[in-house]
Amino acid sequence: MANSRELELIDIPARYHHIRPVPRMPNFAAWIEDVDLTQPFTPQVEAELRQALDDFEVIFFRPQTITPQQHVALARVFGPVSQGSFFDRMPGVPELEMIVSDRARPPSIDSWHTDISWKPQPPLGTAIQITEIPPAGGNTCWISTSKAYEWLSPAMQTYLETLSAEHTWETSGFRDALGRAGEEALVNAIRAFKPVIHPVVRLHPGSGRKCIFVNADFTRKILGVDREEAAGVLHFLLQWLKKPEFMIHHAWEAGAIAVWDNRSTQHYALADYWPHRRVNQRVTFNQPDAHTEGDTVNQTVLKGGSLTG
Ligand SMILES: O=C(O)CCC(=O)C(=O)O
Ligand SMILES: [Fe+2]
Repeated sequence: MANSRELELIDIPARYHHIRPVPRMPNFAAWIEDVDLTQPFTPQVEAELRQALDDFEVIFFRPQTITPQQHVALARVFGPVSQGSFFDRMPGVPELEMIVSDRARPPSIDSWHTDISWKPQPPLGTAIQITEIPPAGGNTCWISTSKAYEWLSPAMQTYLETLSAEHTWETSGFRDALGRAGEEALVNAIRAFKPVIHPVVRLHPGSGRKCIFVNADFTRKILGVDREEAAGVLHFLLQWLKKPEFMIHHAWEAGAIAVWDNRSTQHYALADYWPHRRVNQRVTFNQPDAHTEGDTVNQTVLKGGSLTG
């Protein structure tokens, strides 16, 4: 039997008057047409962009040539710019991380994850522009963790709401990369970034939807139940999240832009184009009320050094 919930579509003409969202999946993953990212946004456009991120969870803009400052300005629509992750920065633009993949730096983000769920307050979301695309491949996939929750049976939903889970970078590729950077970096990271606990189901404050919040990269274990049950439930959830109905498979054109909500989605960058080159430029933003962060991960762990350089 398939899911038996009736689909209620978001009423786009009633809700949007200043931007034009075009959903690619039901209530998920929308193109945003007719917004020029090189011009300052009006307050109405900003409000509708935030609404669109709540409603559609990942939004896409057609290729545009934007400056790093315009990229940062787009991210700021959704929240204050965060310290981001551990990728190298664009020279002179510390807010902008670059993920360059090529023969010497093979793609390595081919795993389902919520960005930095190993921090107590993971970022709200990220705006990426793929400025250089490989001749083939290099797509990105997103899944809607709110749809994944919505499609579960009521009894399963209720059960999952009683659970919490431990998240840590130590289960991810970050550990291997740090290991290559040296023992000191690894020890610094173990000291600075202890495992954190998040509920397995989180309420999205903007959309009112409940979202499954475990991911393959960073969720080490479900807590509070027998370890066999914990492992089984986690395994089920990670499988369930990958149902094609919850997923958008996005093929890039150079210069296209995506903004995702890190609370209601997970993503996976396909690694099928090596040794060709692909460049991701990214700006990450926090919840407006997030505690101010101190140093970047690189400053804390690598004393300002780089994992790739
Ligand atoms: O390069 C991509 O498509 C996404 C990579 C990623 O995981 C990220 O930017 O957070
Ligand atoms: Fe990511």
